Amino acid sequence: MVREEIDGTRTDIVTLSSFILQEQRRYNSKYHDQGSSIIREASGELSLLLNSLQFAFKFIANNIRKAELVNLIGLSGVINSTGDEQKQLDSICNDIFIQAMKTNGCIRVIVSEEEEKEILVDSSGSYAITCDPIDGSSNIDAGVSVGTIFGIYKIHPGSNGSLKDVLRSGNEMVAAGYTMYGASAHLLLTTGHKVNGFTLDSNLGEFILTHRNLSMPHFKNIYSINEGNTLYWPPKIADFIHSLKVAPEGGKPYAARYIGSMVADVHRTMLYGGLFCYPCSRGKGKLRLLYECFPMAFLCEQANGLAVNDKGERILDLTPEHIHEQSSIWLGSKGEIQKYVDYINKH
Ligand code: FBP
Repeated sequence: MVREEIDGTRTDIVTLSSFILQEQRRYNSKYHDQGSSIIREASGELSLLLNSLQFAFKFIANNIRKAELVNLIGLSGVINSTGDEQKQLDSICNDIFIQAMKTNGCIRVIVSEEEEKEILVDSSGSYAITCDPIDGSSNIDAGVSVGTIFGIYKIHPGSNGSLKDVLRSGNEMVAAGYTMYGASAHLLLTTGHKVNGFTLDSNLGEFILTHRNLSMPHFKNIYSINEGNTLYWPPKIADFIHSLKVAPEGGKPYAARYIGSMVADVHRTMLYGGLFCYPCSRGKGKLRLLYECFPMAFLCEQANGLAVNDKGERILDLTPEHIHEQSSIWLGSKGEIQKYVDYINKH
């Protein structure tokens, strides 16, 4: 008799490595089944890239877990591309990520929050990657969950890797995700076919599939925003947020939940539903389009959610003019974000 469980550990587990290869095979069989004369076999390059990403996440998770013990806490003394004080872990995890991307042979262009300019890689790769190596790093010394966010583009045919391969709309991404380093490390990934979640089993050293085809509830009365900025918002936005605090007849007001680390606030929203938002303050957005808003919007839509900016425009339809461009963002359950869009269109 085959045991489905040994000492509480399921035996029918799917690792990220095998999931990636199954996705590649599913991609290939799709064309065979359609009897398509043009056989567009996947080259395996995206699978190789995703596997080198998972190595980077494990390496980063390990450094974050031991940070306090080996004095990796505190500032590095550098101010990064968007004026944030860089933490030691920002710089270390940035190096880990960039080295992993430079050595996998799949990447031509890297954009990182911690790098002023794009990095052009001398390789024969077909992809470009954008990343926030440690999102939420202002919380890291307090042991609050932080994460790595990434977005992947296929470079333009004939390109040797340039800015043009990343200054594109979010619709052109071929994959995106994040890994949240919290109680355990959680990776959410999409390649444009739904969203799947994996949990790192640090004993096995494997990411295990734990959330297959993740889908957000259509409505959920949870909102997540830094209300400390209320006086800097346009009145319409302040009024909308206020309206969430008014309990409907016989009902309850929305619950406020804000960690101050986008990955952690979005992860909760992806699992429970509700809305996460960072509107413009004094007319200026904070979160970066290429490596924060776009990947989160892609995941959110693939999980049946919606992602728009303050004006109600779809985040993925936007095109940045420079690599650290900032934007407002409202993302979460489709019904909740639609409520916001209807409100601003009506008022
Ligand atoms: P970085 O840490 O990568 O710069 O990210 C910005 C961020 O920390 C987000 O994770 C978070 O959602 C937001 O800023 C918090 O901003 P605030 O402290 O203004 O609420």
